[in-house]
Amino acid sequence: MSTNTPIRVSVTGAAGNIGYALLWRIASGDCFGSNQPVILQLLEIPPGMERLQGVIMELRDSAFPLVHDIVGTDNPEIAFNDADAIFLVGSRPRTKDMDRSDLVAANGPIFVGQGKAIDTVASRDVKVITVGNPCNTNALIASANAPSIPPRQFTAMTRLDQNRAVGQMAERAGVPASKVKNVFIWGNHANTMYPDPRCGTVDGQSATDLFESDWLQGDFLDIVSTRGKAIIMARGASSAASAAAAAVDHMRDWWQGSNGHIVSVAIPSEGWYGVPEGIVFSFPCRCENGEIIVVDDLPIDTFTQSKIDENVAALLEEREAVSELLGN
Ligand code: NAX
Repeated sequence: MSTNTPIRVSVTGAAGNIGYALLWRIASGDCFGSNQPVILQLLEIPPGMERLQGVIMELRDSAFPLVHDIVGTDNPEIAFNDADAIFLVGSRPRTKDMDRSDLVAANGPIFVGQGKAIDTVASRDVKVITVGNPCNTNALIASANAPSIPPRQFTAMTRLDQNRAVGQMAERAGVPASKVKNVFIWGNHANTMYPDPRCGTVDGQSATDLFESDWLQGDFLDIVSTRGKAIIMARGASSAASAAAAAVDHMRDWWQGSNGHIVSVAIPSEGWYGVPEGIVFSFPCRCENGEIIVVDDLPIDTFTQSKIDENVAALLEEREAVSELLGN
């Protein structure tokens, strides 16, 4: 997929914690390929502009051969102009005193204006990943406000949850993470999400044969689903470097392909597995030729169905809470 014409990559919240880890991975070629030059178009809000100038100084000081230009702005229409790929990171992270509804109320409106700007100025083929939380519903808001761009070009990130699941399995089995394949996430990037082990393999062996179901449905599920909170408690700040790594994995696979592996992408449902159309839901997917293809024929057992239902209910509730931001 690499060409020598630079692509335009937008990152919002570029002076934040995730941005600081993400930009260096994009600039070094980890996401779009080691031959693919990039023009970085970085968005911040006015109070973040001075920090953004510092980040841009450091990016220039890193002398990345693939970085052909860097634009820093507080205007979304400049940041998203002709963008080929957009990382929507900028928003307020959840703090210890906030619950999920506070987060929806604080961050939802950001994605109205950004969706409209994407609709107006981005490349018609743009690929959008939403990281800022609540990321599934923020992706829905952005997509609803960008009616001229097909909804399946708006995704949200559950790859960090997948990577957390992979990390737990690798640690328990005593193998490197690269040996764990095809574990994926259903649903919402929230503690209802479900890491499905049934297609998973560990060094070629079935994950459901290797691990006891008590662990898979007990500690494993608890650790993965509450990992974000555990990181906040331990670091005093939300996950940043691991979130950036997951955003790179998500966009890299979308851009360059997932080599036949199943990966987690939250994408507007087209009714797969009975999930209501429109809500942005994490499904098992393969990425090929720049497209995301939902693996829509996995058998669903009672436990998995109950987890899908729980996530559908949560996402319908979130959609209802932001209905006035959806432009209809
Ligand atoms: P930071 O507070 O460090 O950075 C956010 C940056 O966004 C700040 O520099 C701020 O000025 C900027 N910003 C705020 N509103 C903006 C807007 N309207 N336009 C452009 N920039 C804006 O947060 P950080 O740790 O980087 O986290 C960013 C977001 O990622 C949060 O919403 C956080 O909850 C979310 N996360 C999502 C994860 C996921 O798996 N989907 C995991 C990690 C993280 O929790």
